[in-house]
Amino acid sequence: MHGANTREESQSLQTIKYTFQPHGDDRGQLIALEEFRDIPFAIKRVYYMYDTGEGVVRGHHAHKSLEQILICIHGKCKIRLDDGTETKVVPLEKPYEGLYIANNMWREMFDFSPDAVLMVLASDIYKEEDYIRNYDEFLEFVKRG
Ligand code: T46
Repeated sequence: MHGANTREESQSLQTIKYTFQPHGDDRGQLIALEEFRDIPFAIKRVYYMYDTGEGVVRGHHAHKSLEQILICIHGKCKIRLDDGTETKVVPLEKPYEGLYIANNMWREMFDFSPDAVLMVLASDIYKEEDYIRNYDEFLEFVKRG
C-alpha cells in the first residue's frame, strides 16, 4: 500500500524523517521504496555500511548537489547534521525510518551498534567532485548560497 508513509519536518534545520509503511502480514514485514513515490528523487545508487567499529565516526563532509535517504535497516546509529548555522543529532533505530539529507549539509554518522547496517539511497552516482571535505570550505560554500 502506498501513500501511508509519514514525514516529519524540522523547520530549523530542514530535516525530514520518513516513516515508511511496512507491508506486514503473518510472515513478517516488507518495505518497498519506489523513486518519486516513497523517495523524492530518482535512485541512481544504493550503498550500505556495516561492521562499523566501536567509536568510529564516518562522514565528515557535505555534498554540493547530492540528495540521499539514510535507513538503518539493522541495528542503530546516529546522524549529526550541520547546516553551517545549527546542528542536530537524529537517531536511526528502526528499519522503517528514513532520514532525508539534502545537499549543503555537513554529516557525521556515529554511535553505530555492532550489528548496524546503514543503507543509503542516493540521487546520483559516486562523484568525488561533489564532496566538500573541509569544514571551512563548507561554511564558505553555504555562505555563498
Ligand atoms: C555520505 C555518507 C552518508 C565508492 O567507491 N563509491 C560510493 O558510492 C561510496 C559512497 C564510497 N566509495 C568509496 C570511497 C571511499 O574509498 O568507499 C570508500 C568509503 O567512502 P567514504 O569515506 O566517503 O564513506 P563515508 O561513510 O564517510 O560517507 C558515505 C558517503 O561517501 C557519503 O556520500 O553522505 O556515507
